[in-house]
Amino acid sequence: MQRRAALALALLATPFALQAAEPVKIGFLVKQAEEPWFQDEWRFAEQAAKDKGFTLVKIGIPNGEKMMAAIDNLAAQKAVGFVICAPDVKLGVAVNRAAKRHKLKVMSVDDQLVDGAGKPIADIPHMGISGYEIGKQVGQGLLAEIKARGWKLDEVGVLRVAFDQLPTARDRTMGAVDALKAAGVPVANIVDAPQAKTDTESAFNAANIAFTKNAKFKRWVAFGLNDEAALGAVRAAEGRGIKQDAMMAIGIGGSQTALNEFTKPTPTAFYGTVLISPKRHGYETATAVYEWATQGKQPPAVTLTSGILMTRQNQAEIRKQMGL
Ligand code: FCA
Repeated sequence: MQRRAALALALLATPFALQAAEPVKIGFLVKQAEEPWFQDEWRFAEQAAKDKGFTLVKIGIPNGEKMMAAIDNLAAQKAVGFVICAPDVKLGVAVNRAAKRHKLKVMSVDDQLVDGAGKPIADIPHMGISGYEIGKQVGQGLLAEIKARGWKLDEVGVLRVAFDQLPTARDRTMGAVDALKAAGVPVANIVDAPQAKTDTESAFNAANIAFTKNAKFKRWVAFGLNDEAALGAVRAAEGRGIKQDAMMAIGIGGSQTALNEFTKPTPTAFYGTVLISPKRHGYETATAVYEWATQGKQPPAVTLTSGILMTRQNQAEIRKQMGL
């Protein structure tokens, strides 16, 4: 009898006990879950969840509809906030509204959300890369190698794989263009190849068209917003017989896409990448949202991270330095 009473008491107490023990949930929503960069961000966000003791809910949001459903889903799961890299930065107002409606804290990562007029949404804290500066590093890396190879600046075609609807993508690629122009590359040598999406296949298609239209250049340098964009250009060039002795590309990222190229036995035209930090972007944003929701600690409005040029030669050393 006594045992029964104890059991009944325990059962009564259970819902409360469960509630108290239920871990805090933080969402991490990314536009391209299959991309190695986002896989890395998720991995480091998981690390933060483990260290701080919250549960991470990872959802891929390839389009606006899936994004809205994911936010509703987080609310239904009683999450307290989320980090987001949206499939289109112009969805900013919708994200903000949904978050407010559900009383969820929201912070953007990589791609800063904008309003209808294209202005960043001030009340959504953001962590991104310093796109223009990193783009300049890409341009300078290419210039150093152009010089090392003894190429003449006016004979080199410059392929900018462009995704100008995304401000950080434009900043990155224009940083590279400006560095090349400042060193004396003629404006007429700069060829834009607009890609429809930010993956390798779209970059490949865009680069192919650009190479066909500009067959007069026998030597090329190429870049885009990420490693996938640079890689698409490299593969398109290879398809036309332009190999690493006549072409070089520098990406931005430094995740598996770049590492796969570096570990190929024969060097490809994927010369290097500016390594950025998925550790900072994943770990710090997830932690910031957690601390904001549970301790009221407001994250800084904007945090911009830096990068470092990495090539086949120094990749192991540089990655180690960056804690990867
Ligand atoms: C954007 C790009 C990604 C990655 C990230 C830091 O979201 O699409 O590939 O470069 O910024």
